[in-house]
Amino acid sequence: MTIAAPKKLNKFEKFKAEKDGLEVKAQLKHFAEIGWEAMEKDDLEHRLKWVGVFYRPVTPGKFMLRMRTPNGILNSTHMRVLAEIVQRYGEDGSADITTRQNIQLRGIRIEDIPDIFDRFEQVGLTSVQSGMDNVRNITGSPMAGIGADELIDTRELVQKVQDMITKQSQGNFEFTNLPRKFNIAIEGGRDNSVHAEINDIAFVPAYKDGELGFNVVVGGFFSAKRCEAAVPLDVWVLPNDDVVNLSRAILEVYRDHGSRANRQKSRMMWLIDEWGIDKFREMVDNQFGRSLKTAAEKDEIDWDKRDHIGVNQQKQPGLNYVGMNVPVGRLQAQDMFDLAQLADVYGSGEIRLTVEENVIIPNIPDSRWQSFLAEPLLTRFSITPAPLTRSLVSCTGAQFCNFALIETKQRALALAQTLEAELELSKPVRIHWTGCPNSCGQPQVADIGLMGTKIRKDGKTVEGVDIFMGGKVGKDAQLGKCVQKGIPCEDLVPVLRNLLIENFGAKPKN
Ligand code: SRM
Ligand code: SF4
Repeated sequence: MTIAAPKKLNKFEKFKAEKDGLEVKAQLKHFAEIGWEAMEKDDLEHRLKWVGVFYRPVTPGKFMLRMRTPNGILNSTHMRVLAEIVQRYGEDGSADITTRQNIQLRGIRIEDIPDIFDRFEQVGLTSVQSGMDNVRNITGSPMAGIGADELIDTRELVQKVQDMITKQSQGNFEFTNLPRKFNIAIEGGRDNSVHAEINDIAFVPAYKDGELGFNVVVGGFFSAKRCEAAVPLDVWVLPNDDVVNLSRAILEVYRDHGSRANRQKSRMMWLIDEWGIDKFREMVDNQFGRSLKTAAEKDEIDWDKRDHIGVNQQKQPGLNYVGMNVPVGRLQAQDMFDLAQLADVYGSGEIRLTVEENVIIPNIPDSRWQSFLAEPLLTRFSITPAPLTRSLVSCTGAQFCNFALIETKQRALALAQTLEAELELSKPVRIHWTGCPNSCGQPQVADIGLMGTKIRKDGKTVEGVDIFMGGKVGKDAQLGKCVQKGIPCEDLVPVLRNLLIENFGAKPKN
């Protein structure tokens, strides 16, 4: 591996050069013995993230554990193992479905990590390389293999790309020292369910010379300073190992040539800017080892994005999938046990997660879905949620995240419910909350995006938001823009009420 010698290393590069983050994998038993307070600072605050363990300064001693759920797919055994883990932490334990079709556990103690990782290995779960300068959970169509209209089943491809990057979950030093984080998505349907445009690499279905494959877009990202939609790489690949090999080639080019000087300018788009897309493509082509085909003229993304909530027929006759709304993605241990139970009793044991922070239970026979809908969990995780709760997405926010400028999840839910009580809405409006400009809650893809900020009001510093609008998803996706700055959260109800009335056809209830 040849990492370009940077002119000046930023402080993250220095600690990575001293010791690769993945090396903590071999030290977890030792950390469990000495306890987190005795750990070396960089190991505690940074390197643990290479195995998915996140020190939370907001709740010291109670860690977050970020999994990898390729294509967002788990089974009931996995879900029970995850539920048992959070259950042992009582009120401190909970889980969140994330905006990358993934799950994170909370309240974890470092002394339990070796035991937890043993359990993961037994059932085929992993959290490796899920944080910091690694490739994040790889997203794929939530309908993969079951959607009546799907073009390409993304499940195996997503798994293969993850296996290449993580060496079958063992951890892979080849890709643990990227210049920055990295996102990959593989879309198999017509509705851009993965938000292709906001990934460093995205594969989108496209026909070339009558054959079905993928066009490839690159460089999409959000950061506090800059947000960019992905640009076409002018490459088309077949839906086979070429997807894995092309992902590898792009990662190698980025790893070896991406800037390691200024961390604010290290995402792959900055390299594409520096070289221009033609040189970037040429470098990828060389790394791939054989000439890549040019892109198909058009891709097949021609539908609006679906949210999959409700009962839907699968392509397999007689089977259905049910999409349930998990308000702002928050799960308690009992919810997780219940989901596992429902998946076993009514479906095939499979549970899927979506980038909207919701759950899908597939493979429910025609004869069973009506009794499924009568289950008590459905009163909380509804298939007919109110129109704002339905599409609500929120990042973690101040409850657990030290970057947060505001509390998000509780506030998002409370505000949606207040507005739903006041307004008649004929269709869902997608509201996304994010606690700071890092944009984990993707406000730029929302109908209304709310980004946390601190503002002065009456001589005091209060929690506020900048408002984004115009985010379009699905066909012709485009990023929303900031339209209003610095609204105090306490004044938000009338502001949002007006926006909903003026722009989304909402009507006051009385
Ligand atoms: Fe994120 C950092 C949570 C999706 C952009 N993100 C963080 C950290 C790790 C910061 C920290 O250490 O506290 C947050 C952990 C908080 C916690 O305790 O949960 C965090 N990000 C999340 C999650 C959990 C939000 C959610 O509620 O769903 C998402 C986890 C996804 C996953 O399963 O891996 C999450 N983060 C995103 C996304 C959305 C996406 O991928 O579609 C983005 C924007 C897209 C992108 O990355 O281009 C995103 N997160 C960031 C950034 C800004 C990156 C940059 O280039 O500057 C940071 C800060 C950083 O990396 O320096 C960040
Ligand atoms: Fe934390 Fe900010 Fe990301 Fe929200 S957007 S999870 S507050 S880093």
